[in-house]
Amino acid sequence: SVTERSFIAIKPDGVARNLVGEIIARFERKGFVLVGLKQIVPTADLAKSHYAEHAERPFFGGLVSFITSGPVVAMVWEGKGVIAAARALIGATNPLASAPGTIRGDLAIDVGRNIIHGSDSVDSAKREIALWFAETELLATATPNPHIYE
Ligand code: DAT
Ligand code: MG
Repeated sequence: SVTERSFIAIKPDGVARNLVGEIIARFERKGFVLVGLKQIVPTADLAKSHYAEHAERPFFGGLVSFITSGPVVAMVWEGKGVIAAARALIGATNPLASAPGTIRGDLAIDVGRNIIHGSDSVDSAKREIALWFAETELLATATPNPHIYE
């Protein structure tokens, strides 16, 4: 449905490389609607909760220190199929395995510097949006644009 929402975050490497506009433009051009946006340096608690599913992985410590190392642009994007479509726009976890045309495929090299996060399921999206945003920081559901939706 057009009310689907995904949590998308530009990581500190993407911000430091001045890729915020480039990345936001790709979501805008697709037709998705930005309903939440803020720039924050995440606390270690927030980073650990966000990546809780990876807590036992060997890269967890490095991942948490990296994601807390500078400003992150946290966003909520809305639209039909946005969770899966955002993952397709983003590309594979390893940028060298991401197809050209995807954000990671075009703009990144190392898995630990892959510039962007996107929710991987409806449940993850709900959990991550609630973790990063207060309800009052999010817009109401947008009226579907008839130039985009039939
Ligand atoms: P994704 O961000 O594509 O959802 P993920 O959830 O499997 O990927 O992992 C979360 C992040 O952790 C990923 O964006 C980068 C880092 N990461 C994943 N696998 C890694 C690995 N083998 N070595 C180093 N960092 C890794
Ligand atoms: Mg993931």
